[in-house]
Amino acid sequence: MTQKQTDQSIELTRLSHNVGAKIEGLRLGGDLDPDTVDRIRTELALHKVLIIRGQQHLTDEDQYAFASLLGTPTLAHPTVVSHGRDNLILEGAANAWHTDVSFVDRVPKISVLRAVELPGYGGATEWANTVAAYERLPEPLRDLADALWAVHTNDYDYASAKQPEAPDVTDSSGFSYAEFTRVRFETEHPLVHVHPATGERSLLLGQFVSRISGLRDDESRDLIRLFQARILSPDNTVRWHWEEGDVAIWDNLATQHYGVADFGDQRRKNHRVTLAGPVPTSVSGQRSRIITGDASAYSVIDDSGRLANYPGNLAVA
Ligand SMILES: O=C(O)CCC(=O)C(=O)O
Ligand SMILES: [Fe+2]
Repeated sequence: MTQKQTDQSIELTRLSHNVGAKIEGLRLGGDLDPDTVDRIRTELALHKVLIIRGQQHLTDEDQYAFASLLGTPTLAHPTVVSHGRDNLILEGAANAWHTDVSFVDRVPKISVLRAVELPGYGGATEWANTVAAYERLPEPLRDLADALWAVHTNDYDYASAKQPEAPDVTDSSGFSYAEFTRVRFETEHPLVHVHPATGERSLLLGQFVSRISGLRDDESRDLIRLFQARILSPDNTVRWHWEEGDVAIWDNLATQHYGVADFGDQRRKNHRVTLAGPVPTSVSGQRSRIITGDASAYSVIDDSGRLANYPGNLAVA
């Protein structure tokens, strides 16, 4: 019944110069042949975000089986257990710029998100390329970024959740603050890490950052704002308006993303499978450091190295 894919059938169209491509003519599932899986890996390394159209046939199990061809799935979430064990069920929109689960030491390398229920209007997702943002920095800022470290935590400034009269509000993706923070994680990551698959340097920031190590609070905030503004430059982002059957795959070590909460009180539901990633490494070869929390039950560490056929690596190989 299943039909094997060859990568000849893939039709890829870039969505912008700096980030994103859409792919047609592919049928995702756990039975994709290794050449096609390799092609997906390579295109993901190049474009950072892939939108695969026409996947109406996928069940949660198929999505999980497909994702497993690209790596080792994590549990749905380190702390949120009420929204699925394998596929994370996201209702609403994650409307803050972030890299998924950057508060643990082992940052997931890839997320695979499937549109399950779409609103009649609104509800796009945006992505920003954190490699391109780094590469476009003027040299003095690159040098500064290379030397900085930042603390990421799940107990971040959670949408006014810390008001004493509302200790367990839910955020716009439907997670309760109490559950999200039931185990506290705090990790110190380099502001610039070396991407294990491509060797590219990438800025690692986003919603879960609480401070830059060694600086005063005001200095920390100013620098976070400066680098985050570079990442979020419209030239460096892409916005995707979901259609039924769309699956998005993003390189979580080279992007941030944002779910646009502009669909009023309509329902919007996505299912996500996340793949284990490495403990990030700084440009001088130092690895991220745990301050609080053990994420070993959430995810293995996937330290797999360079992509053999990544075009950007040809000069290095
Ligand atoms: O709501 C969205 O579009 C983004 C969801 C998200 O952040 C995620 O699936 O990791
Ligand atoms: Fe996310």
